[in-house]
Amino acid sequence: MSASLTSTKHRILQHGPLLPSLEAQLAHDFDLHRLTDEADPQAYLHTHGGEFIGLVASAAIGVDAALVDALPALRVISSFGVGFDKLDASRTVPRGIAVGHTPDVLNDCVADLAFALMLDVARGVSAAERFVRRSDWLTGRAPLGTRVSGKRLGIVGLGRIGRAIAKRAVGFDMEVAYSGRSQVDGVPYAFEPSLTALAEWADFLVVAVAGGVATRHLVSRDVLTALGPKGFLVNVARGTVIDEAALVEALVQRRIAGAGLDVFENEPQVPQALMALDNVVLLPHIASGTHETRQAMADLVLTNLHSFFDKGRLQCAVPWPL
Ligand code: 8YV
Repeated sequence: MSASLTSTKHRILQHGPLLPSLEAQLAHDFDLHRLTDEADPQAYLHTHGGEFIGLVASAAIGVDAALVDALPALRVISSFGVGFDKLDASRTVPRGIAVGHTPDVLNDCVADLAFALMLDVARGVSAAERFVRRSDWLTGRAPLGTRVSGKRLGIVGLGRIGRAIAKRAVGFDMEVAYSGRSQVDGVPYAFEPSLTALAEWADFLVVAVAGGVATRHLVSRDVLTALGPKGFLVNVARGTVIDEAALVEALVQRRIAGAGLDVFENEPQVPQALMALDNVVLLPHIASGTHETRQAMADLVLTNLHSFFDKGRLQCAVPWPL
């Protein structure tokens, strides 16, 4: 970063762990303090909260109202991650606090993982791998899977990530349709305003919509029923988008064919009932978790901060819903 920036040394608070290389660069460019270093964060904030004009956080941990309230001089938040469902707009918007996030740079890796989950759950990749490790191959045959190529893919939310998933689906000769708040211009995929109708049509339903109150339990019991015993569900968005209790029930009772899940309602808690099922692939929220993408996200966290302090505006501001 430029020398002029280092001379400013704005006082920045770090909330939660970050990529080590990002922490090092932040500590170099700014007067950084890590809240996690404090034995009593509340007491620290009570005494020092007024010193910080910037806050670095992450989509995973978020920023709640109490933290924003404890930072009366706060002007900018730079969050690691695209999701902003855990950033409290009710506190930041009225105070005019600039909030940045890291969209786009993770689209490809999240879309890749959506496909990894789709192929895994349909073809039984993880289950078959467990079969080999158990030496079951010596005495038997792995069960047959379900074909993915040429099938119908329903995408819930055709945003940046949804479009990257659709692009990959074309290479698999899949028919693509999507649901969402409104029709997207300039795409060759069919828009289906009813999510239930989309689920009924789809062989694979992939959730790629933003989290938050507006989408909470969008994938309801009725949507799962519409997906049916031959349909697969994949979620690379947020656990809150799916009624998890209904999903567990549908999987246990085999009322849907299977699910590939990277996210859960109460992470890192995963419903115990799913652990023993072979029709589910369970991942620990790793969709953006590649060296390349996490570095690109870290770079954007820094760019957002520097852009705010140098030019008075973020490179990528959170688009709070109107
Ligand atoms: C992870 C994500 O949360 O970008 C997001 O919104 O959900 C992911 O990239 C990542 O761990 C960032 O905290």
